[in-house]
Amino acid sequence: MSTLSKETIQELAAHLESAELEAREVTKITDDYPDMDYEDAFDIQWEIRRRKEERGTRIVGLKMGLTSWAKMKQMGVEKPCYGFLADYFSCPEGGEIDTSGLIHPKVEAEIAFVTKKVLRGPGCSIADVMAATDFIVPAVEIIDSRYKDFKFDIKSVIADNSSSSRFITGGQMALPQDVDTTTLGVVLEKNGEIVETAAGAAVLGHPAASVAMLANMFGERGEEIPAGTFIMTGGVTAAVAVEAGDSINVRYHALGSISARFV
Ligand code: OOG
Ligand code: MG
Repeated sequence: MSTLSKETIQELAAHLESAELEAREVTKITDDYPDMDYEDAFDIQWEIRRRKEERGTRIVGLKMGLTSWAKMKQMGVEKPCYGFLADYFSCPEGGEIDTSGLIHPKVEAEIAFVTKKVLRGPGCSIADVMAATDFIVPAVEIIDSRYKDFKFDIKSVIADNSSSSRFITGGQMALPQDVDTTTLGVVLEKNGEIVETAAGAAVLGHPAASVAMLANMFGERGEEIPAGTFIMTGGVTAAVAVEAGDSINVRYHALGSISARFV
């Protein structure tokens, strides 16, 4: 059930997308549209995606968010969300990330899956995800909510493409049968100091459960996840604020590390 008109969905998508492109803070949209529902929120996100694709931007992956208790507690939102990844979000491993195009970036350590078969909900399970996984690869997400002070509720954040902004992949890939992602230890360092640690099970008990949930959420809209999709499963720890001058390094048990410098 949606409550907003098609025109309002389009206006809000344009509003949030320009805030993203211009790195400009806005107030959360539920302040002005308190009655908007989940379908409205996802309609706005899908409209932002459509706008980007229409201009020739490629969609290079998907992400789940708010899948660990650490993240839910940090943001005060106890429900997972998803978003899409645009081509220009992708940043090189070990490289520089330009903060001038960002508002108030935060770093998240994540475990990503790349699929080799289509995933379709409802009823998608961890086993379905494992059978459809080509490989698992470390990832770091740089989120950047367009909302003032990084404060939002679940509907506002979904409309804002779940704060998606930049991401990095690196380290070593692994076959799904060769790695237990639940005990995969992750160590997040900022400027040479350990700031967060966790294991993969922090993400919904099993990172593959996050991919299954994504397939099931897509299923609610009649969408499927195509084969060959890169999917980030959500931060395993709370997100860490960064600014120009900071460096981060994330180590993944037996899967190498990812680093970046913010300039
Ligand atoms: C929403 C996006 C969360 C994650 O990995 O949990 C997210 C936010 O916290 O701004 O990407
Ligand atoms: Mg994330």
